[in-house]
Parts: sequence; C-alpha cells; structure tokens
Amino acid sequence: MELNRDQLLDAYRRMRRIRAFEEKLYDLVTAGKLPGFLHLYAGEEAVAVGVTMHLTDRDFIASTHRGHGHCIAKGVDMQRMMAELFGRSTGICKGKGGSMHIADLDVGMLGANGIVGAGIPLATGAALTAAIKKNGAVSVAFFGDGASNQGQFHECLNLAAVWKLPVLFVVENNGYGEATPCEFATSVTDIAERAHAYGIPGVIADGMDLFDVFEKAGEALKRARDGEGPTLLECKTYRYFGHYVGDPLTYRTKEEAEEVRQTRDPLERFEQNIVEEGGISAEELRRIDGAVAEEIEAAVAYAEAAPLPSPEEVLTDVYVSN
Ligand SMILES: Cc1ncc(C[n+]2csc(CCOP(=O)(O)OP(=O)(O)O)c2C)c(N)n1
Ligand SMILES: [Mg+2]
Repeated sequence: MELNRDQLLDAYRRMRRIRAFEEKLYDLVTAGKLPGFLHLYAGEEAVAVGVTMHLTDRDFIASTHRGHGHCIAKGVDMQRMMAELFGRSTGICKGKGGSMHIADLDVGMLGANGIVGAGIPLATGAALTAAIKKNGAVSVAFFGDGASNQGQFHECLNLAAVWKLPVLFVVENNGYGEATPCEFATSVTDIAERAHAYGIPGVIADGMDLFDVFEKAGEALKRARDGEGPTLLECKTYRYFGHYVGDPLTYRTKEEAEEVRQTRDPLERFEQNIVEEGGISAEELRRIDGAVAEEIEAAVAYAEAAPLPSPEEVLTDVYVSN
C-alpha cells in the first residue's frame, strides 16, 4: 500500500498537530493556566493517524480517556477542542465535557470516554448500524492494553465476530495501565493473540511506525468493508508523558522513556524515511511545523478569548437535571 506525496505530507501534518497540541497542553497545565485532568497522547501519534487515514467522515471512531490524538486525527476542529479544554461555551461540547468527553458526530467521532473500555461497545454498535443500513461505513474502537482486560472487550469481540461486523478493534499497547505494567495484569504478551479465541484475525503492528500501522489497518478495514468481519490490531506503542499530567512516574525509569524517544519516535522515524525515500525536503517539514505551531497558538487565543458558559445553561444538554 503506497502513500503518495500528498498523503505523506498529510500524515506528517496530522502527527505534528497531535504532538504540538499535547506539548502545549502540558505547558499550560503545569503553568496553572489550564484546569482539568489530562491524559496526553504524545508518542502514540502514528496509531491514530495511520488508522484514521483510511476513514472518511461517514466512518465512526470511539476513543478513550487519552482521546485528543484520536480527535485531531479524525478531523475535529482544534480551536473548538481547545475551547472545550478551557471550559468555554464555544467548545465542542459547549465547555461542559472537557478532555475526556470530546465528541463530534459531524466527523464521526463518537467520543472520548472516561470509562475504560466503554468505547468498544459504542464502536461495535456503530458497526452494527452500518451493517443494518448497508451503507458501507466502518467503525474503529481505540483502547488501551488495560481496557483489553475488561469484560466488554471480550463480549464485543465475540458478538462482532458472530455478526461479522465492519469494525476494527485497535488496542494501543503502551506498556502500562496507569502505574501497572502490562505484564503484571495481562495474561498474554501479545494482546493480538486474544483474537484467536473469537475466531478473528489478530495482527501486531509497530505503533511507532506510521507505515506499518497504515498498512495493517488498511488490510483490516478492507476486510471489514468487504463484509469479512472484525480484526484485532495490536499497536505496540509508548506514551511519553505520565498517565496524567502530574503523574510522578515512579513506576518507570527516565532512561526507559528517553531511549524510546531517541530510538523509536514516530515523527522522527517518519521524517527520516520520507526525506530519504519520499522526495520530501526537511525544509518542507519545518514549514509544516511552523504552520502547526501557529494553529496551536491561534487555538489557545481563540479559547482564552471565548466566554464561559452562563450559569443558566448548567441544566441544559444533560440527561438528568434534578
Ligand atoms: C471502568 C474503569 N476502571 C478504572 C478506571 C480508572 N482508570 C483510568 S485510565 C486507567 C488505565 C487504563 O489503561 P489502558 O487501557 O492501558 O490505557 P492507557 O491509559 O495506557 O492509554 C484506569 C484504570 C476507569 N476510568 N474506568
Ligand atoms: Mg496502556
């Protein structure tokens, strides 16, 4: 599966947007300028981008507590995301959701999710809808290694396999669930192996390599669109920041994180590849970096200038109001 020049630049831009967005949030939170409890996606960019490059707005994704990268990759507006994080009324959910509840149905983003594993049934349900409507859409559930120990993961894989639903289950194995190393809590080394229990393909991708994720997600989504059913795609990846901003990171060494950054960084590896083999110059990429930095600054300015929701709105857009 070859990527043309426009696709290569687009993939780089999307990964750079995610990285820059998350680094900006880290700075804002640590400077006390942004409230909330944030889980950053930096390090895992190749997974969200490599998968969503195969999707259109008609296709759905469901995300996690670590959802900003999925949102950006799927095309959610960064200014309105930033306003949401700042709790402003122009935010994507009118400032009432915050980091873990960003959703935008217009671009097929079913939502970040504060409940570990809860995006999996949402994506499975969206795939059931697509199958009933026969509209050719697919859905993708992104979730972590920790979530793959949840009952709903197993229930959904089974049902999606039985009904041959057009869904891709993407497990982002970043080695930890909060402070718990994967091997401490998970019965298998390769989570992809769990697919075989449900009679569906289980595939492993290098989640730090855009090309590998793109290719393997493409094959799985083709199967899904062709009516051949679901796939479990395990992307081996790493999160650069802690579980949340403020995590003291006592459970892993600085050296471990530094080594991954030095040797496996998804943006650096991608850049090296496309400069050496894709006919793209480093200057072009620096121009993209500059443009993305301006987009992020504009998003922060937009958010800071936006009004807070008025107190009268506190009971609107909620299911239970008394
Ligand atoms: C049902 C449920 N159980 C526990 C939690 C607390 N919790 C939040 S994130 C997390 C770890 C999730 O790990 P993983 O699925 O590997 O995702 P990662 O944070 O590594 O991206 C836990 C236990 C929760 N939010 N929901
Ligand atoms: Mg994890």
